[in-house]
Amino acid sequence: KSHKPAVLWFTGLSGSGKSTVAGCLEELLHHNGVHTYLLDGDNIRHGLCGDLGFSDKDRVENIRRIGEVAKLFVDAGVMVLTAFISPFRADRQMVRQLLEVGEFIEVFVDTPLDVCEQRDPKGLYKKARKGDIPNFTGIDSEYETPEQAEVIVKTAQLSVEECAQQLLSYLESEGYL
Ligand code: GGZ
Repeated sequence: KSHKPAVLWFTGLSGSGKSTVAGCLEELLHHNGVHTYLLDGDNIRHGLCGDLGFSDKDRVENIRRIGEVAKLFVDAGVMVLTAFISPFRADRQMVRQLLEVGEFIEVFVDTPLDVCEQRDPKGLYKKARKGDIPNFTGIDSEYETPEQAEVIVKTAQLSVEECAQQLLSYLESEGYL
């Protein structure tokens, strides 16, 4: 079964559910016979971007490199899912411009800060509040809310499976699958 390759660019706060929803969507796509690749902190921040930290400058470079890699995968016909905070509007816009029209699907994982902070799966918000992690997104580093996201998923209101299904339905209705 053929599909139109694109990048599903998940953006949202730490703990918003980007990787979890992307992972669930990946499974649904596999069931539909779609070849996918998930780019996230585990396979990017330790390798390709292992030299980068969390200053504004390093985040810009992180997103630029991820955008370029995502483009290569799309050129190879793969459906790419990326799960990075990508806090700056200009950087997300830069990746959008890098790709052809319709190849960049911005997915805003719109989970309120207080919910992310309550979840705090890795205890990072607690550390950031104590001042142990400087430049933490949502605490003392900015997150610029998307203004033109193709899809908005609300993990505080829907289950992971429902959010993934919402995205699958988007891909079907927009002719990607
Ligand atoms: C934000 C940080 C920071 C700071 C370490 N600010 O919940 P996590 O742990 O697994 O996801 C966060 C991840 C963010 O990396 P990204 O590559 O997605 O960021 S960006 O797109 O802004 O370049 C968090 C952890 O790294 N982390 N320090 N200061 N998140």
